[in-house]
Amino acid sequence: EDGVAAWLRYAALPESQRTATNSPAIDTVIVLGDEASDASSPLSVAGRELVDGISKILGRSVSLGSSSSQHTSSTLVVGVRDAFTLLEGVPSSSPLDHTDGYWIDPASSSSPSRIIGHDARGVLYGAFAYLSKLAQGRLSSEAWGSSPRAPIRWINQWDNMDGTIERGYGGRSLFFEGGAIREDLARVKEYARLMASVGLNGIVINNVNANASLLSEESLANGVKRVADIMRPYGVRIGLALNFDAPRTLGGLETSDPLDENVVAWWTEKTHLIYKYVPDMLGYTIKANSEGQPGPLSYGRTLAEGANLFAKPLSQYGGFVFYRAFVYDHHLREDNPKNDRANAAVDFFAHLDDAFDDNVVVQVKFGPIDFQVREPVSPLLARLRKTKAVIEFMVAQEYMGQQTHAVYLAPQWQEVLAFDMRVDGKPSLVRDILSPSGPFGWPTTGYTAVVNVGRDTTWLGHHLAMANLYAYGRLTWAPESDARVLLDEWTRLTWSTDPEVVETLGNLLMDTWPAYEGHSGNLGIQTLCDILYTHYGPSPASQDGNGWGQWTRANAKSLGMDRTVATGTGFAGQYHPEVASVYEKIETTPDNLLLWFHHVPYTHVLKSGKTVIQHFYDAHYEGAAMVQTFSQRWASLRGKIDDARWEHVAFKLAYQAGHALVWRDSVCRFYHSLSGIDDDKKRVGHYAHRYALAAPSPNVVLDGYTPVDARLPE
Ligand code: BDP
Repeated sequence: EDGVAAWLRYAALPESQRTATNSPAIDTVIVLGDEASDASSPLSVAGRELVDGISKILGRSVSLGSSSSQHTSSTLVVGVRDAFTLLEGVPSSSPLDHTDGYWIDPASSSSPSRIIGHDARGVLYGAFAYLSKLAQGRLSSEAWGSSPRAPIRWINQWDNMDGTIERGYGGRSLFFEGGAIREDLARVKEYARLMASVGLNGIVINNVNANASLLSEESLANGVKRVADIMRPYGVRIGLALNFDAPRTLGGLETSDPLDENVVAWWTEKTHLIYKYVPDMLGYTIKANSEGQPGPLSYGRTLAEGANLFAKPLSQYGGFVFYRAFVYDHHLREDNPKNDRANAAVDFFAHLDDAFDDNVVVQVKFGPIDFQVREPVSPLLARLRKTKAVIEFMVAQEYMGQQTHAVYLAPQWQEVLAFDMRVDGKPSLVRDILSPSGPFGWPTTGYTAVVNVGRDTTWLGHHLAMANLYAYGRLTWAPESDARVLLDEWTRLTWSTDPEVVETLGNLLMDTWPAYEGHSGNLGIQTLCDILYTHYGPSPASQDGNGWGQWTRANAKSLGMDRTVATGTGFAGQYHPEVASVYEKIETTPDNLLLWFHHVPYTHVLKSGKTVIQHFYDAHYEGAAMVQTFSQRWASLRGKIDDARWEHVAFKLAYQAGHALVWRDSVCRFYHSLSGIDDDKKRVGHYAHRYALAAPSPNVVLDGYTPVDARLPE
């Protein structure tokens, strides 16, 4: 196996795991309604997927029946709720009352099985839910249903038109090559299928650092339209990232000022053109005044004036502007103790709450900086009330080992989503804020994530990274889900239903984020990778002394950012009072965010009783030691899963084991020499068991190494 089928392999369910209830004797799938025969309708996709899936999982022949076929206990009847004459057995208030919802009623001995959708997309989601349970051997005779908590369940791809992907680690773009949309879009269709199977319904196909030439009529007519047409049957709509400066660079205007009437006319006309080719375009994502990109502030206009420029022409088509809150100056001056990049989002956006048009949605990264291994939740998510927001996660592991490391991120997202922002002193979990039924009642809210799959058969560059995409999709649908439960589902579908595989891989992957945090940046100091560009590998020295504002303010005696209101940058005060007061004081700040909020001596004693510096040493050794166990645990799965994927992962885990040691030693050595404080356990700087593998040159003096003859026997 090469990974392309991901969690939709539909592997045959082992005989030993089949029971009368989990493998019903379906031989015919009947799709109700006229649209069923229209290949571009989610209804017909659902029908085909069910026939294919059931026959592969149960190894029996299944066919598509016509609507006049007889309904028996071996038929599965599928359709939108209005297509059923009787909705017998469906509770009076059910997920079927909500957009995208479904209800599934597995067969009894006398009646057919049913998959009922609120709408055509709901039917497709129901079909995938049914197949997922069937493939896991977990279908029961009990009826169940579900509908999503949030309407916006999106992906951002950072694909460039030349075929590269910014921060992409899974090969070249599925969408672009050589400045245009690719001829062969077969993988785009597979991507839409994977997305639909976990409930995702939208995708922005190009980089937020956008190339304006995507908007030429040629590119829209012959490229963008084809992508939209291929993804639509899977209930996936597309959006585009726009370059704010396109009126100047593409349109030849003198300015891109959002209040200039020629600029307004240019975007209005562009919007008409875009909708001519993609009438159900979801809308636009805008990155402006960020990392050197121009934006409304460049013209002395507000961010709201910038966003509304796009919102107006979009409103007649029901489209949205996703305006990114990632606005900050990357030439920040470090010598001013009040300067803090973390403050930027609230500083730039909170006072504009009344100024955005109705169809603007502010897109907020989950933490105030940038997808670090540990960050507090962005306070902006609780500071907009009238203006809607979506949260932005990152499935691509930009700061988390870039898919050379296995790091399961859902536990981090789960913590973010369960965080209580205490808006007006009332319970306000992030996952509730991101739902229409939440405290702000935003009708259009939800999720997006930077995913960056590529043409590799692994999609993301590492088979195990696909657990993140799976869990992300499932969390957008049901954000209260448990990361481990989602992981086990993914394992059964992707690897094997063998309980030993599920247990071993589940335990392994649950250890990955804590291990990565252990050997990278601890106590909220941030990831400590190279900050200037690559964002890969340890580089604690690169954190300070640059304009990017991801500072640690480490010196010989102390470290951490003082973000308190009393003596620091004031960031802690951006939260609602109950949360702000927790972070304002060292005593109440949780250890894992101590250095995010406070500047303390290396000798400061944590709640755990350890000093900060000893915690660094211990966490790094423990984290790296944990990573050493991964290969061995993976080895125990040899033969229980296919060899090709086993070997691919084994190779990656061996690399990860080595790189974890590089991380450990580089971070520990850095703080050891900066602080001059020795490790209680005499590991850092004391390398009794190190061996030199090559004869040193006469100019090198080995200190603390034992030379050995490392030549291989003849
Ligand atoms: C940073 C990435 C950069 C992106 C930027 C963004 O390093 O490549 O362009 O985020 O989100 O994390 O716009």
